[in-house]
Amino acid sequence: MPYEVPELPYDYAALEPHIDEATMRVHHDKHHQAYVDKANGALEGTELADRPIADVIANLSDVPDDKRGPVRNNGGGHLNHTLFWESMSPDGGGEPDGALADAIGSAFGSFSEFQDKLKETGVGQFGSGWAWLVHDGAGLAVVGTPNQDNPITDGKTPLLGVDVWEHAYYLKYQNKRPDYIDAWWNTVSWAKVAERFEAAGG
Ligand code: MN3
Repeated sequence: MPYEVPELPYDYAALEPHIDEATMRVHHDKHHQAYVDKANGALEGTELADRPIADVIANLSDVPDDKRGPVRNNGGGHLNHTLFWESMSPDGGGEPDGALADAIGSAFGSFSEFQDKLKETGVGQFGSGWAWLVHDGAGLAVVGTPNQDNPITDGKTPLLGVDVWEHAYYLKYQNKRPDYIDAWWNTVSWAKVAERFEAAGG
């Protein structure tokens, strides 16, 4: 089965005023669709076409040489955006609790130090990319990736990622990437992040 862009789990305008409706429409309907179409084109006719996208991106060395670049970029784009939509919610924001809060505290010192580190990583990402909270097997860490790379390729489990491509924020925030990240925190679904944390072994 070819990949498909998943429906948003909320309305396009549901994340206003933090993420505007116009950005959500073009980001989900145009950008994500383009990654899906190109990933499907690259994988068509290969035995990888039926594998879940996370498996493909976790095992890029299995992808034939001539398709690896397009699959890394566009399959990565599909995976990253699928994670991204699910990580946000109109009921988002605030702080995590329970085991996830404890793990963030022990890895970063405090929730606000974690926020500073993720923001600094996103703001400092030259050009396009993502900043991530990951589980690296031993505990939590913050990493940045360029373009549409995903930490899963390096064996790390992504728990939360913020898209710092200009298409994610330029309509509303223009060049003010730090302001976009500040606003984006208000959308984070800590329930979803906690679910991924638990699945990764807590
Ligand atoms: Mn994007």
